[in-house]
Amino acid sequence: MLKLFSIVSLAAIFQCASAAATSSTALSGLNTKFTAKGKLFWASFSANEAILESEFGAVTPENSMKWDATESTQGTFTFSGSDYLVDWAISNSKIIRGHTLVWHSQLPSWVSAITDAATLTSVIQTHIANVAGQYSGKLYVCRPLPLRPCILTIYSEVLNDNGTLRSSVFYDVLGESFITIAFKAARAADSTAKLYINDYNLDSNNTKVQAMVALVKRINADEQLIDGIGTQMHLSAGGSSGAAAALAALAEAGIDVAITELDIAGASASDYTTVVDACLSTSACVSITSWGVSDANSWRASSTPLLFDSDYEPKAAYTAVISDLS
Ligand code: 9MR
Repeated sequence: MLKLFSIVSLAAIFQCASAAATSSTALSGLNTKFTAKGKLFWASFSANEAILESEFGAVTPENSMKWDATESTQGTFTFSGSDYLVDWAISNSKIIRGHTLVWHSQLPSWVSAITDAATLTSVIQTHIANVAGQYSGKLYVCRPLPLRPCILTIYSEVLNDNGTLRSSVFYDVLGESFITIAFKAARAADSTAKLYINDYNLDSNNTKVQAMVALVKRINADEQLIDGIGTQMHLSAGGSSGAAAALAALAEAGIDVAITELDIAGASASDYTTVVDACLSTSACVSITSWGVSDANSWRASSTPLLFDSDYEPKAAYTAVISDLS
């Protein structure tokens, strides 16, 4: 049952720290109910194979596809964690949401130290060619859907809350062109994956949401390089109230929108159903990804933000979402 957890590299793949018991409460098929409403998938990551199989339609690597995990030394690529995840997904008929090729965080210091534009361009292109290239053949066959089923987050967190571009080695050395460079490299490496830009605090129709829409329109002006916008939705309690307005505003960019890292402090049932209803009522909203299954392994565990408690039992929020989708 817990085969995944017995794999040595599992912690690096699914980032779970403790053994997971199979829930004793009946599960209801969250992904099945969500996709019955016309959506593509509800994803997550977990060491609990039983819950992933029954409740989720896609998996995402919490950390194992990031730059520090895949190319900590320049030119030396490590795919042990991400390979395991991709292989597991394919053999279990799950869609894969790749995460994340370029991000200012979890970035090796050898990249941060680059000051020359030509060098940094080449380093971004080489990184993406290798990581996206590693999965390009596998990703698009992972599920025989008519939609392009496999998804890569190319760039995470490019914006400040005031809508300006964030200072990072990428922006400081290359200006806004780093985004186009990254997306073109990903498209060249994998022509069938959907390519996403992803950010946080896109939780209401705020300045940052407007800046994201404007940014995507600028980048996509000549050709569609960005296929989707991910709003992470790491919400505080009560923070769901702006979700519908945020999704509607992001949809103005004319591409897919996805909720990519959902967790909600306190996990109130009404916050969760408000977010689900926001996605259901926005046709551009194609998927939801929960940023973990169990509170035990959440990056913000003390705020108990997920649908399953630390014993992997479904919480009231889970039951409410199921009933909302039924
Ligand atoms: O959940 C991830 C955690 O295990 C890492 O320690 C952390 C490092 O910054 O990154 C967490 O995931 C982040 C995601 O990749 C991007 N959006 C914010 C998430 C929470 O920090």
